[in-house]
Amino acid sequence: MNLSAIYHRPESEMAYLYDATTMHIRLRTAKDDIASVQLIAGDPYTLWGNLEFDKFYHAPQAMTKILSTSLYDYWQISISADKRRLAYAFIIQSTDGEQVLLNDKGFGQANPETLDDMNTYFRMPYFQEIDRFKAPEWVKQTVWYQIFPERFANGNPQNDPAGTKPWDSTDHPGRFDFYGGDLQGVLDHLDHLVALGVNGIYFNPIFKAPSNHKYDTEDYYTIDPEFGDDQLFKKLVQAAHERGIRVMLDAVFNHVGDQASQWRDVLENQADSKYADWFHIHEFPATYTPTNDFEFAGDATYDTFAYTPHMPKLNTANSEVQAYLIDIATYWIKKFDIDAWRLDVANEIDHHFWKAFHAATTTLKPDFYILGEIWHNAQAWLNGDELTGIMNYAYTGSILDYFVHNRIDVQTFINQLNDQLMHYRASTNQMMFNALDSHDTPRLKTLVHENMALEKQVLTFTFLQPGVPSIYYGTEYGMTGENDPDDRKPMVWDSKYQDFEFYQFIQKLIAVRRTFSDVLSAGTLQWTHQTDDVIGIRRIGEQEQLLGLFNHGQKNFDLTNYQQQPVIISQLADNNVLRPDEFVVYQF
Ligand code: ARE
Ligand code: CA
Repeated sequence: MNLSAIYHRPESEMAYLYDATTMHIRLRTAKDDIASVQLIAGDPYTLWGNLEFDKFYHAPQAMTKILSTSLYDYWQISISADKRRLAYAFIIQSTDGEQVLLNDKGFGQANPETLDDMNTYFRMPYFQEIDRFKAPEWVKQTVWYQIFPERFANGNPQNDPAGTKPWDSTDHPGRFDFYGGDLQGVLDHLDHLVALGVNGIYFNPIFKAPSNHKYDTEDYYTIDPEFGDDQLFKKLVQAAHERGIRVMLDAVFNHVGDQASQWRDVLENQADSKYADWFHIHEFPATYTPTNDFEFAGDATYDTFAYTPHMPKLNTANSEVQAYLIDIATYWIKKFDIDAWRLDVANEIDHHFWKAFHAATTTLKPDFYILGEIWHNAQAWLNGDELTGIMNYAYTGSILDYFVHNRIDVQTFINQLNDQLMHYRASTNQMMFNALDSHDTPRLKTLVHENMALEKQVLTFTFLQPGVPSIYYGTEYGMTGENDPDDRKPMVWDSKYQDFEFYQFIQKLIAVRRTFSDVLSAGTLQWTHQTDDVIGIRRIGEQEQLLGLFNHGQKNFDLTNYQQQPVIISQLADNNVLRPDEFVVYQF
């Protein structure tokens, strides 16, 4: 038995409250090394309350192998405890007949003396509902649509800034260009979103800032006049809510723009400024050497976002800064009834602040969605008292690496998906924001070199994942774009440039996702493969459902290979012929 591969950690993604009364307990073992794992568990205080009862633990229960990679098998069990507390241990049987007990003291033998000693067990001391990672139901049902406000629609030319360029979806915008997009334009096109079937809008920043992207905030309490005003935004949120569409704004709390009043005060008063400690200034005067490159200033005497001297980093450990930012966060919830915040550069802000942010926002709305922009393993932020989910670039990056970039083979692909699913609680995986592209990446159609069959396959695979999918504006009409700023072209409203066939596919895909969002977010999802078909097996309780077949190998499906008698719940191909690169969803 490979003991060194066996791993469990209490009160983590390996032992957690899934709902108010059910715990999930997981164990990792070496791939194909273990034949069975049994959980032995009981109420740690039984002997106190029921002395004649001679065993505090119940009969062992079999755990289910839910996911595998090349190296590991992952086992899971759901268990309740009427006294909302649990002592537990694992009886592990290897394929070659060896048996060990794993408990809080490590590995040993499952002899009566050890099993009777409650002090050797792992503990879930009390099922604290307030500590439980909460996954708001409405988020599971959401298909998001990301809008870059400056480029979605120009509903009011009166608020266009000087130098606004004519609306041209074939243009290649420069970093400093303006096209006049605004909130009126969004309001005018809400029915486009309804027709598409999306039910959540993620807005890139809308507060007053000099740039076209507004990540260089000047005033967090004012909607940029180029976009509109409070009255219009209020009307927009109400109109969206009336159509069942939720609204998420973008909170840029890692830094401000250099036009923000607090930073202007620092530049004027330097060390004497009352805001001096609002930033990370290492040497006064706070300064840098302007370069001909707008962005780069490695010699700034203060911390910035990246190398951008125009984005001085806020000191979120400062209690005044905390109070200021949390007031902003709650202001937009109380006054405009927004449903979620997307948190810019969330990973570079301290955990202490995010705990305070989580408390303040969920006090106002217990089902508030707190989405962090984190491009890597985010376990540290997802224990339930900080973020609700992350922009799941690491996960969708694996999907792109396999289906689009051909950088990894199918086993590596499965390994990366299953390892990442095991980083997090099942409830957390349901909250992940799955986007294949955004305002920070090249557009998907450009990544797939305009191979629309491949784009359909990779979008569909992503829509089947745990977590919630997101469409970047214009994807539905086949917009292209290289990386920032070319991925922010004006939306294509001119039908002669719209790919209507692809629009109809996206519409169907969104409809399938919304119809089956319960199936897709419930249970565990195992991605395995036979030859080079990537197969999703949805396990709900003991029932296995064959969810999707993705043939990346350009050969025809021979459905007889698959024992289950699948009923095709949706054939997303527009024709009746199943081309190798088409896709079907099965449920039997
Ligand atoms: C500008 C230029 C870019 C240039 C950049 C360098 O336009 O061409 O590369 O400066 O600093 C906003 C604007 C950008 C602007 C930027 C700075 O939207 O157009 O870029 O401000 O002025 C990392 C961070 C992640 C961050 C990205 C950009 O981890 O948080 O870089 N994303 C957020 C927003 C951006 C926004 C900002 C931050 C600043 O979503 O839109 O930029 O508020 C790898 C790494 C990631 C890295 C990612 C992208 O995958 O793992 O960590 O993200 O690449 O670079
Ligand atoms: Ca305008």
